[in-house]
Amino acid sequence: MDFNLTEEHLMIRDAARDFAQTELLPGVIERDNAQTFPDELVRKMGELGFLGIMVDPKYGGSGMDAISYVLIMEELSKIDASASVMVSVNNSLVCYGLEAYGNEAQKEKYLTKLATGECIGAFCLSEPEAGSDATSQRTTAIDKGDHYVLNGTKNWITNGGRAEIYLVIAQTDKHKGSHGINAFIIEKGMPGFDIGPKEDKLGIRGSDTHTLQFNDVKVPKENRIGDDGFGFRFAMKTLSGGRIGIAAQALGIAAGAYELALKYSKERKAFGTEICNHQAIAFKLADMHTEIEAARMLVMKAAWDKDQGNNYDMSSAMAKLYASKVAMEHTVEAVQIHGGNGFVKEYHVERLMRDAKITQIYEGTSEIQKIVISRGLIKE
Ligand code: COS
Repeated sequence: MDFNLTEEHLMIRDAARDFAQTELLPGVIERDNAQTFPDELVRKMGELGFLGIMVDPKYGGSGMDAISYVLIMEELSKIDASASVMVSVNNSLVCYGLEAYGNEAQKEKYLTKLATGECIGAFCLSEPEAGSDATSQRTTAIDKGDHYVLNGTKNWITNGGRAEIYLVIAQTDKHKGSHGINAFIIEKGMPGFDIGPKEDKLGIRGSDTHTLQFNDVKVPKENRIGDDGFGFRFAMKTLSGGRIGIAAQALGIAAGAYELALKYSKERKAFGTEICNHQAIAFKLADMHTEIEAARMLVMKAAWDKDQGNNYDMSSAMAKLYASKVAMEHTVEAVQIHGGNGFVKEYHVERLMRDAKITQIYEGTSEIQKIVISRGLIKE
């Protein structure tokens, strides 16, 4: 067992760290306030290869492994989780979904644009009445021979307004349950496809989240991914990889808050000494460091499983469950260590605390991760 990163991995991590410090840090507070993220920064992430990290270079990707992906995700998330969620969704839900399960024509038409960052994608599974209970899809896709007709509503869609390409899950045959579900590639601008207003959120406010409406949207049959009825398994398989990305995001949020708290505790004085010399603070730092390192091990293990071709349903669920818990708990501690300053935007930790919460909710709540883990244990 080798815990060292390779030279290449270290270079990739440093490149992501450098980009986060020089490009993402300036303006991160303003973007959070204004709920915006400039196209220019998305373009730069594309140029650096961050939007198609694991995609084969023949489709414009960077051809890197999942370890590289989580290293990049951690570094971006330390500074700006709104940027990293775009990276995570585009890489592990959209690009991976198309590369692993799309046909050659779909990859040529869509994957290259997505992997280079020419456009970005969105993954549309959640509905007003089907979030955790993903088999209860109300969006319908009726088979009309050479095309399907889609009707329904999707909620809380990350990149909902910015995306150009949407992978949409819908029910084709209700009687077949999860085997009657399909996944489709939908393009922005298709008649009947409407994008609702941007949600006003607690965290990751730079990332745009929308409700999407499908009213008699005509989708050519060649836009279905995989065989008829493959959509639910497509969503589950894709989300397993997505959870590695979100676990790495949670890890980065926790590590970013910890680094700020450690630095602050070495500068801020109280009772005649730097506050890190008080055991009340020192023990918080010890707990934070230990649990963040444990989360990093789980994230790395899940990424390693993916790189080895092992099943990673359980390891990704464990990584997300634990890293998101660590992110939530330790961003709260980072605010506490900062005292009154922690409550003020310019110290960054309050934003990280707000950003942490979503990692326990999206791409499967913590409760869903426990279902996946416990079912896996019982099956073993
Ligand atoms: N890989 C392949 N197939 C899978 C799978 C996986 N990871 N998970 C489930 N399946 C298959 C099952 O094997 C089953 O197939 P069979 O009927 O042939 O046995 C089918 O899919 C249905 O699975 P299951 O019976 O386990 O479905 P449930 O309704 O019990 O739901 C959970 C399973 C809860 C795990 C699923 O609904 C889920 O992950 N929900 C959360 C969704 C989510 O993450 N939402 C967030 C949206 S993205 S922000």
